[in-house]
Amino acid sequence: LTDITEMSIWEDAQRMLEKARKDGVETAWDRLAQQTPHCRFCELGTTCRNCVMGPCRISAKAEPGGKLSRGVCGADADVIVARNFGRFIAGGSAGHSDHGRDVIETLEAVVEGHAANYQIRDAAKLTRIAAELGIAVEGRAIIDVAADVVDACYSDFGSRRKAVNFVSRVPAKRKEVWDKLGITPRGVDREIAEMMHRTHMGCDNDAPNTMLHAARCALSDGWAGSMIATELCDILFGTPTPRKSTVNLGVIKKETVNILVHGHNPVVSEMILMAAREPEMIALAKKAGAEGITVAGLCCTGNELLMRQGIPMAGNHLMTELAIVTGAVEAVVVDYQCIMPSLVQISACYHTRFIDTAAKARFTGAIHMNFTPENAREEAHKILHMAIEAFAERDPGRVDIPVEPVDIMTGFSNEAILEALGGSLEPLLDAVKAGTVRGFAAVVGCNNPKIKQDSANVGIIKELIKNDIMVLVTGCVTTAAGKAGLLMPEGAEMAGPGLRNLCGALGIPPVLHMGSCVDNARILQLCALIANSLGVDISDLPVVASAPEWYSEKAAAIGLYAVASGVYTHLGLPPNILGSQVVTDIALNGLEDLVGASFVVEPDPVKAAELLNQRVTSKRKALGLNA
Ligand code: NFS
Ligand code: SF4
Repeated sequence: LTDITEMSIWEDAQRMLEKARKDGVETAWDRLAQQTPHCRFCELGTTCRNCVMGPCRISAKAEPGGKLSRGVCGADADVIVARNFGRFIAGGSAGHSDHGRDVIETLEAVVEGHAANYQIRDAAKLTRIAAELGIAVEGRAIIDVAADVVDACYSDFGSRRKAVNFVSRVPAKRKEVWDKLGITPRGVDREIAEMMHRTHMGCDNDAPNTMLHAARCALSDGWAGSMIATELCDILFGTPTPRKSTVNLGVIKKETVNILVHGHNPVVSEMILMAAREPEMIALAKKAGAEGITVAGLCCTGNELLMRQGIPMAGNHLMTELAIVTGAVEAVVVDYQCIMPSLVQISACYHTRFIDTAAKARFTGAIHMNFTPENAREEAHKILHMAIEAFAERDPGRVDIPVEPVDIMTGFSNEAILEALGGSLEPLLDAVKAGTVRGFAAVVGCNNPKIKQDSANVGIIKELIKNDIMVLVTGCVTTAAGKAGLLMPEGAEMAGPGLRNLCGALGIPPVLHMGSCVDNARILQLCALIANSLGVDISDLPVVASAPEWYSEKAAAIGLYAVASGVYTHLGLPPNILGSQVVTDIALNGLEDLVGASFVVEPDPVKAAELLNQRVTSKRKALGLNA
């Protein structure tokens, strides 16, 4: 992999890859080349390091019962692959859910009165959620209601419930499926801890059984950890409404102090933005010779601020290194998840301050600021000062901002969608029944340097909308869709006739941005709303999902909770499970019988879109609709 035009479809990426070479900066693509070929055993999932009788590896060529067919303890490839996959899912669920817990802690700090800079911005949503959770709201002070919501959310993490709260949102038929299989999620921490237990040597030595618990663990992420993160962030920072913004490296401005927020939890990035908008800070930036301050987003915390505050989006996962290579970034402020440790080294090649903010996610060589709900504002101010100071050190001779930004529309929360439809889903359901919109596809997830950046993300979306399938995006796919012009109403020109007309009538894009990766919970909820209003299961809907360029444990957890919730899900590359026929069969086929949906793996975006399209068609037919 040495040809830059094969690394990314984007001009901004390609230009920065060239500059990186010139500037002597190593990127993920360079390191991927060094790591290739990867360890074959690990790729197949047939290595085990769960105890020190090992590590063990199962040869792909081993005959059943033959040499190297079992680890020292006797575990075979199926057991080892299932255990590894189970832990992979537990890791992803833990990431989203611990993020959710941090948001609960912030709301708790507001309730207890020691987080002066945070507040309940959407009291109506708080009341609505409280009522959903069975908390009395009538005649009570909002802060008391919030206290009870905090308690209810914390209890979703524990061991004392039979089901997490938001299972109340799940269609009855789906609940029956889960109950029958014993996979109704009970508590986030419980399912994760149980997965660690099951995968200890000598516990769950039946691959299908481990896979079922993996599903339960993922469901606790989707219907609790992530859902709590989304709902409480809306309460704290406002429920997103449609707004305009811009995307690509062109949002980084030559004339301004540029701060990139990266990571996932808006509890940090909202404060940075708030500080950056203060007149005193802007005045300070001007005194330093800048025209102002730009706060731009990377990855999911960027999505959070884009959805709620309309900040511009600098890039997705594989743009994070390249954004710094512009030479015009004064500070990168990170919290946790998906932050390549290489950013510390790249920042050091320029004048960029790399600042970490979470005690649980520190980066050797970074400036550490210990952000808490209590001190957030002061810390944000200090960071702004650092960035403004850094501006003086910027070397204009090393600045290259390669492109002009592209316009996007964002802010499509379920609340916003319902409002745009006049308060009820009916108009949308009518469009689905008539076949104007044939179905929905959630295209989500990451970048992975193994795939030409955003080629599959954009390729699949374009094919889907051509077939009148409305696309919902979150996470790093958002940036890809935005750069391709798909997040603007004009993007509907690339859609099929039905979708094009509908978008024209409503003034919306054919691809709706619904938020960050935890906001996939919004899509789950939308599926449940649609299924409930039709009196069917989620698996009956013409709804599909795809993670074309996924890389992370979190993305795998999302994929699995989507499937376990009844959504057929495409992956652009397989997880490391192919060393077990049993596990692979369950993922690609067996789950269909168990939960009414399965995974499909297909690297080619056109072929993948066709598979998703066929699924939509078959679900439409089963509902008695025209194909
Ligand atoms: Ni999702 Fe967000 Fe991006 Fe992938 Fe990472 S930022 S939580 S995991 S890379 S979409
Ligand atoms: Fe080997 Fe079994 Fe130990 Fe894994 S648990 S390292 S397969 S002995």
